[in-house]
Amino acid sequence: MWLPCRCTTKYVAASIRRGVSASFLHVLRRGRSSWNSAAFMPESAGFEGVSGRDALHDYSVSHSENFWAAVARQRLNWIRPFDAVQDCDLSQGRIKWFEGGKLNVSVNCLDRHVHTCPERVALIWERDERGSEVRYTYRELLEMTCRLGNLLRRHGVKKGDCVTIYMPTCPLAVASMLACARIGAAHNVVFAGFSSEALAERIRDAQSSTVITVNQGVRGGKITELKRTVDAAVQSCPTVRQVFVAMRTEKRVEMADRDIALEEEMLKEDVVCEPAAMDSEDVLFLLYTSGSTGKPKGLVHTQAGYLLYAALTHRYVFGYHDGDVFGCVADIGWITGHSYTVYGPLANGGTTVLFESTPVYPDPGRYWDMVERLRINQFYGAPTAIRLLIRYGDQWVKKYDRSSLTTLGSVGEPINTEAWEWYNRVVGEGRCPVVDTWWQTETGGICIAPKPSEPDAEIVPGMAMRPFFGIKPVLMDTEGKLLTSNNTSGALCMAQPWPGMARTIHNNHQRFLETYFHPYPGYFFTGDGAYRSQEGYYQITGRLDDVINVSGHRIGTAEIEDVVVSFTLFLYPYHICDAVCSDEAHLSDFILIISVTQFAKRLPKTRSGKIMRRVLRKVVDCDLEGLGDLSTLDDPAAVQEIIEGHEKVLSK
Ligand code: 6R9
Repeated sequence: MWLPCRCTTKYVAASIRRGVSASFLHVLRRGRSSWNSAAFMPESAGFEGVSGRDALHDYSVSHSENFWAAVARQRLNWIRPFDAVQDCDLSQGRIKWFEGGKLNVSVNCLDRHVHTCPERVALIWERDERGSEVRYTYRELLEMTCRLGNLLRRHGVKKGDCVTIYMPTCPLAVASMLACARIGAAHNVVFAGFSSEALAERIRDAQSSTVITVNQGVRGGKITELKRTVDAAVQSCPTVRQVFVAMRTEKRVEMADRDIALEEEMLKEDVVCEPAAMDSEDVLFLLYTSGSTGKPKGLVHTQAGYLLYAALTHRYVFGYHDGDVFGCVADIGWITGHSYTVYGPLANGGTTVLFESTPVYPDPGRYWDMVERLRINQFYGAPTAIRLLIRYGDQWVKKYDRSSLTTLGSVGEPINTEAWEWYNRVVGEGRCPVVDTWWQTETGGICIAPKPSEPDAEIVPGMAMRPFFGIKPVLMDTEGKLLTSNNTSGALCMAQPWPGMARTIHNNHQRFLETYFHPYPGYFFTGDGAYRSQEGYYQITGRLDDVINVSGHRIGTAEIEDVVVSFTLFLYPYHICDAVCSDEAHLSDFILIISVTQFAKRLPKTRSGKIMRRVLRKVVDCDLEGLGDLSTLDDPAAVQEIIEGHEKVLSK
């Protein structure tokens, strides 16, 4: 078993605690009307024998085609209806949904809402400068998108081209993504903190002829010279013909022949732009993630399936309703920004917040000040930020009114129990369910989360728990055999396809097959390990390539990090975790596996908070030549500190 017994005991204790209040609620609810399926999901009226949310989940897996067909017809606007629900074969890595159907993603995200409620706010841009937020209605966002779409078309961008977007999270970035979707071009958003080399590599791999950027970025009160970074990048990108430059600040930047002033040119364009009729399986976007080797892979998502899955998960995992304000603080350069800042909320006609700043600027109350000011109902963030804020104390949270909040979400890495409890108790005042959402760039949207569930169902801290509609997770042992019992750990795979999954790796379908489909034939392999509890709930234990092997027991890094929490580092041969001991008694559980300890102020992390263990392992192995691509690190200087610290440990 991978989980140390102590952890299991803790979860059982948590379940019992919650079990008590759950049964109390159950008594209160008894006698009320039975489950109102039509109110929860109108489509379910047509699903035979479905009489509750659990039954709805069972149906979505056992009658997957009926389920997805009904949802796709109900929730997307089609130019032409689809002929086949799916044509998938996981053993071949073939994934196709809604073939024969034609639609336009930007029409689904904009036009249809403009028809019904043009003045509804689509975007609230929470600019870096606190208190200077700007709102855009659906009508305004559609106009902006159409002007941009026309501009791109006038400059020769065609269906099938790929436009690289190197911009901070802002309305023009969203309009750029939607403008690509409108005219049938794919987009490739590159996080605006990446270096010119990282950007160049992604532009080259995507073969983009067009780049959209801003003169300067503003984040945490600091200016970044984004246009200059693009200038340096395109030097080594022969495919680039043109660079559109928007003005985030007043500062004029040098413009070369290939550069075009974005806002100026947009003004000349019409506010109506004919949407392209796209096939369900045409490419919507590429998004690069760094693979374990450090060579980025451009995962490909297509139109209908991705949009439907983003919309449905946004609606049901977060309990999003019309009129709510959804606050996902992820950058748009991350899949979380794509699915839950842009596509999911907009497909649902929601109001979505674009957060340009940092959790600690100008002070550690920034998130909660924003929650109060914008009356945010669902807040979605990363555990790394939560852990950072815990250190500054509760007063920064309590200062602000958080009564608008109904749901708190967590994504990107395992959320340790201590952070989960703080998020729940301090931020949510114990009122708001905390949803720990597990998913990946590859899955397109949330696959495992505590919600949706029966209204009084328990939520266990630090556990993603329940598969979403249409998702069938399984665990595999090291020999590739299916583990069927509960209270067991293994490699997390998916036994059935779902519409949101990635279709290929751009320019490298073979790598796609080898990474996700060959390890467990007939299944999609996630690369993560998971524990399935006695009750059948899933808990992610971390990347399998980071597993720690102790006398034959494979322990996930998440399991250790849950006990020894954050900010100091233990390094021991092959074993690396992000940890400081919050409770000495717990450290003894792990004393067996810690052979050499190195303390460090910070770890090399990506912007979404993932520790780059690949880099740490190389330092431990003294292989500094093999550190690989460091361009996606939040702060590459952290690596130098680790190297210096390691030298000191060795010299002791
Ligand atoms: C959305 C996103 C994917 C990897 C994934 C896993 C880790 C994400 C998690 C989680 C534990 C969670 N991960 N959410 N681990 N609990 N709730 O993060 O996509 O950047 O592609 O990363 O992140 O290891 O495989 P991406």
